[in-house]
Amino acid sequence: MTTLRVAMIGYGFMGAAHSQGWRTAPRVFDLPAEPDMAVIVGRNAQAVNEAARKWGWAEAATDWRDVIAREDIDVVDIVTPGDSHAEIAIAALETGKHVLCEKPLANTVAEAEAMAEAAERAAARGLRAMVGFTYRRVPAVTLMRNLIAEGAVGTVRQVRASYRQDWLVDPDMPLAWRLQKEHAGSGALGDIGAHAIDLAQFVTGLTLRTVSGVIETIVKERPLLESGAGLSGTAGAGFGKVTVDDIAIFTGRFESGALASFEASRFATGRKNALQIEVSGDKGALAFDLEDLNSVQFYDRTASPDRQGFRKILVTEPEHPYLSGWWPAGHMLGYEHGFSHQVKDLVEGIANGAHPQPTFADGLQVQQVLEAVERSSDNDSAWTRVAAGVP
Ligand code: 4PW
Repeated sequence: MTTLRVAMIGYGFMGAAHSQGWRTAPRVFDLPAEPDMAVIVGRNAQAVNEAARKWGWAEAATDWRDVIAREDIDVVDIVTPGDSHAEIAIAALETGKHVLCEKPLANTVAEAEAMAEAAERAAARGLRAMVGFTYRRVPAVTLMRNLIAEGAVGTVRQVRASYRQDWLVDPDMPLAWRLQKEHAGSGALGDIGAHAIDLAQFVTGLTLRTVSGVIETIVKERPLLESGAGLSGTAGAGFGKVTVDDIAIFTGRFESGALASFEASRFATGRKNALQIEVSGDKGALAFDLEDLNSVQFYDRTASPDRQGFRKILVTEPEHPYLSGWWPAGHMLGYEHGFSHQVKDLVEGIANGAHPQPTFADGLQVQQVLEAVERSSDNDSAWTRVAAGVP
């Protein structure tokens, strides 16, 4: 069997999640190629060596350019903050590597365009480039998409999508990289709103055409970060400016005419990781909540009136997407399993010649939606077309 030697660039929260995916996928699914966790890369030698040991990478390295230049690396997995995605991804594709890149694809539309162009050029050489909108691969979400594609809700008229967290309610939460525009590109909008946008389009198969929105920074200065990663940290001395949004609220219209409302917030008190989506059609409705991720709610409007009402489908059966590889019927999955499913789909795409979704072109389109929301907010929430450079 072919071996795919993987280099992962970055070792924070997403590094841990992706490592779990690379390690577990080949043990759960019959993959057409064998991923080999060859090398993990980070600037801090001690920390990256520790990460390699803890997560099972064969080697640790401190210079991503050296690693990308290596002939024995097949796949580059990018889990760094957004400010380095474009440079690493384009260099990796140009040196003949397949690429998996964390979301959002980039910090700007221009960077995302350059990445999508590089991916298109690389595709002609048989290379694959995929963006990590992992929640598509929660079995209940994939099931929701399949049911909608089969016509279970009829014509989609409305989508309600929100991703709400509360880790910034505390004004003492320090100024992590996610709160700095030069590193993260945007705040709640790009970090978690991007997931809501991707899911809304993924499950419905529809494309957003126009948006109208507002973004706001609630706490404008925060203590400087002393230590920490991910969604927590310890405050040091002094204060710095928050340069991204804390909350983004917007409406959208799909090209079909269907309407959508979106919320992305890090100030939703009590909501920890509440990615919720509800799709309403003329024949029924489907709803998903990440905080209850092993189920979808289904309302069948074609049932006789005395039987109507949302019912819960428990997504734990081998007939459901991705589940046949896991546990006996009736057993649940969690947050980390999406990362194994992502590896499965990427490896199958590489081995079988298909383009694993979402592609860099899909990532670029989400970036264009994010940019349109920002333009709308700057322009008194005017309706704004989704496309780079369109006034
Ligand atoms: O991609 C998102 C992150 O940046 C995640 O899915 C959740 O929100 C967890 O961390 C942030």
